[in-house]
Amino acid sequence: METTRIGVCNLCEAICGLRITLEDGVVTGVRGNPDDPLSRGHICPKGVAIADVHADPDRLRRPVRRVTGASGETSWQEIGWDEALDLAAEGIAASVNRHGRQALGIYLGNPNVHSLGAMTHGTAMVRGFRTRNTFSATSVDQLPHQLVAHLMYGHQLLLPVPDIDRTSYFLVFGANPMASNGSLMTVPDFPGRLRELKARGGRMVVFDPRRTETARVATEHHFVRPGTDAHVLLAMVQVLVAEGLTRPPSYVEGLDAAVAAVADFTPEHAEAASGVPAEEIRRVAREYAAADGAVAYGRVGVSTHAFGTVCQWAVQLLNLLTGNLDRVGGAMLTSPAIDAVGTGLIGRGHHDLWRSRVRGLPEFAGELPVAALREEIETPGDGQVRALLTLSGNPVLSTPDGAALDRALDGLDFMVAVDIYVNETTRHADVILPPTTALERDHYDLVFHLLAVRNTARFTPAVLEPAKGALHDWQVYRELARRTARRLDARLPLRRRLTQRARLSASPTLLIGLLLRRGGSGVTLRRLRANPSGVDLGPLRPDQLPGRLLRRDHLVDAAPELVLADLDRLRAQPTPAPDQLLLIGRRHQRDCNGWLHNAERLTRGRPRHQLLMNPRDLGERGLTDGAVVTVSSRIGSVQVEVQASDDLMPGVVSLPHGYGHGRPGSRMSRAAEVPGVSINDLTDPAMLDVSGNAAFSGVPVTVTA
Ligand SMILES: Nc1nc2c(c(=O)[nH]1)N[C@H]1C(S)=C(S)[C@@H](COP(=O)(O)OP(=O)(O)OC[C@H]3O[C@@H](n4cnc5c(=O)[nH]c(N)nc54)[C@H](O)[C@@H]3O)O[C@H]1N2
Ligand SMILES: Nc1nc2c(c(=O)[nH]1)N[C@H]1C(S)=C(S)[C@@H](COP(=O)(O)OP(=O)(O)OC[C@H]3O[C@@H](n4cnc5c(=O)[nH]c(N)nc54)[C@H](O)[C@@H]3O)O[C@H]1N2
Ligand code: SF4
Ligand SMILES: [Mo]
Repeated sequence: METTRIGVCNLCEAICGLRITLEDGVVTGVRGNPDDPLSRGHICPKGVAIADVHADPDRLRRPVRRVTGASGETSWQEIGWDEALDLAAEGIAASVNRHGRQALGIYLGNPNVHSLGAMTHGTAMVRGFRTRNTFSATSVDQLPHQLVAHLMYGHQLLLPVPDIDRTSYFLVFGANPMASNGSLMTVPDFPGRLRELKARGGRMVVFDPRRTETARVATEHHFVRPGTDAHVLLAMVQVLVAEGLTRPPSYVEGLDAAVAAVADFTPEHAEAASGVPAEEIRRVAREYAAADGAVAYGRVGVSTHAFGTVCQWAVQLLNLLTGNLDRVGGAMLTSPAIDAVGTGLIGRGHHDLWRSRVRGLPEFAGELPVAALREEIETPGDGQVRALLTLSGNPVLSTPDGAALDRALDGLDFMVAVDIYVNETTRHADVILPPTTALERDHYDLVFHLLAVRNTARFTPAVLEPAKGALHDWQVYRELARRTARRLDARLPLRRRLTQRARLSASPTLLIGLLLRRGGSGVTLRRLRANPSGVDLGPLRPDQLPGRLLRRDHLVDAAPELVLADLDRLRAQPTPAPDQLLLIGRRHQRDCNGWLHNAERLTRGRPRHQLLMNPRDLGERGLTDGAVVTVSSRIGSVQVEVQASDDLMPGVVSLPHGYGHGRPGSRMSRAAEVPGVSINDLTDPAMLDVSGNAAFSGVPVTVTA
């Protein structure tokens, strides 16, 4: 018998509502849910494929342990949960008992923010281990945003969101929402919302070294040399100030200092660095200032960037100085039914309370830059990482110099992965614990309602029965904490602390019920259960500042010291030689970071792994379209097909990230056939933003036959 259920897609930040048809407990169709007040029926090809993950024969359904045969070959042996959890706890506890708590390294990957259980119980477990060697995908992604929000507004997730549905001028740096459906801006159906923006006479202006899918539908696109946006953004700020176009609100301090700091970042200076004509910078700044409701937005391209923090600061200044912060059509804070920020569920963040052992890199919010993970594993001494726990992540493909990390993982005493695949990273684990997948678990989004372009709330009960004997991630996390605590030396204070954390025994769903009640928005779990498509809480609301600022004085800090101190480094940034090629990344609509390549539906058809290169650059090197070329950086080299493309700015080449599968021991049979190399075999762990975020934008490379 066919039934229809309301589901939710957790594959990207757009959190689209789904209508899922089931026959005898098997998914037979996935469509967008037109009744969803946020996603309005939108779905992309990944959402259609969401059940493929559940059905994938390569997906782990029971824990596995790695066994090494007599001649050194590796195989995976299925074991029961009890045995697997004991094995994992035993290995972690042995390392901690012998070498201290810093001996445990933890890496949290991206899917953690897409799982309710990981948000509630995963973070509790991780904090319970109290290791300074905690890393996550944050430092290859949005760390500069969090640092800037922490410094300017007093909380790492006090992130104003573009009011895309009402703005008349959307200024975009380094984002491709036509492919990504937005980030730190949950915007399902970006294409539809953009059509509406244009229909009401609004404009979208894009700065990107590639004429992307987003640039193509923009009213205006400008090429910008990778890694140089800070000059352009600061020049726009400088123009606003110099031409008297600013109208900042009253609740700001440090304005004079900020204005003074950017005085020498003129459009002419920016043109020399970035290739964007000074007159264009002036014109855009003026038009932006004149627009009735304008918003600046910068994402991955200017976040995974050597000056990511300066860029995000400049983006905030553009909104602030023009009076577009906290205003309809500008950037506003959301009013979620569960305010993870205001309630303190997520901490404000802190900076530089400790530093990484080997390179002395500062922590942020309890995490060290993942670019330092390899050296922390390989460098002997007190505090060396000997055991590693990875939670839904694939740092071998996703972090700079992944090849070196790949080798370093072999040197660990012990490794546990909570993951649903044997991938390029988890193939090094001694034991892998695979929890249930998205369709089998209840979901309420603690993160992305907070970042959405419209206020809505939605609770989605599990669509599929969990397989018999399967555990949810929160159950795995709770159990792992408990069993490890039991094995820790009774004299370690950590033991008591971890035991306390492990008492988090209420289910995530129960916690959501409590948090909703405490939130006082009038939205209850009962109401959400009665409205599975979601409850509409209306458009973003203006005039919430200064009330919601979380700095002690309730003022925005327009001139954080840390940022101003980084400007000299920016002034000294060398201009690359004219023949220097700079590598950037890219995302395709049918890719999902490094892990959906095992889905046939998403990988058939024209390959998309190629190095894109401007025909002029190809010609200058005597290369031909389609040839296999060698791309080399300071870190390594890869061989990959090159594709001529006018969409790339001359001097810039592009590879997508998350490719390079098929390594010995991994078990993703379809992905192993997908051609392509890992861009992160070229990226450089020494190239960092002041926040510690990896700088992927503009890695110097050579390309040869
Ligand atoms: N050069 C370059 N590198 C980049 C980027 C870039 O633009 N350029 N982008 C960066 C960004 S923004 C990000 S977010 C990171 C992502 O980096 P990671 O988070 O390290 O990598 P993912 O590919 O997202 O890996 C997700 C893993 O989680 C597993 N998984 C999926 N669903 C579940 C689940 O429900 N439960 C469990 N337990 N596991 C699950 C998958 O099997 C997969 O192994 O990559 C970064 N790396
Ligand atoms: N289809 C799909 N959707 C996704 C993901 C996915 O893997 N696939 N991943 C999700 C995740 S984890 C994230 S974080 C978001 C990211 O969401 P976005 O930031 O929108 O995605 P990207 O495609 O990485 O966009 C970065 C853009 O920056 C440009 N760029 C590179 N270097 C520079 C530079 O120096 N300056 C400027 N101005 N631009 C530069 C690139 O050409 C690219 O167009 O997407 C999410 N959505
Ligand atoms: S845009 Fe696609 S991947 Fe993202 S949530 Fe929607 S359906 Fe899922
Ligand atoms: Mo990301």
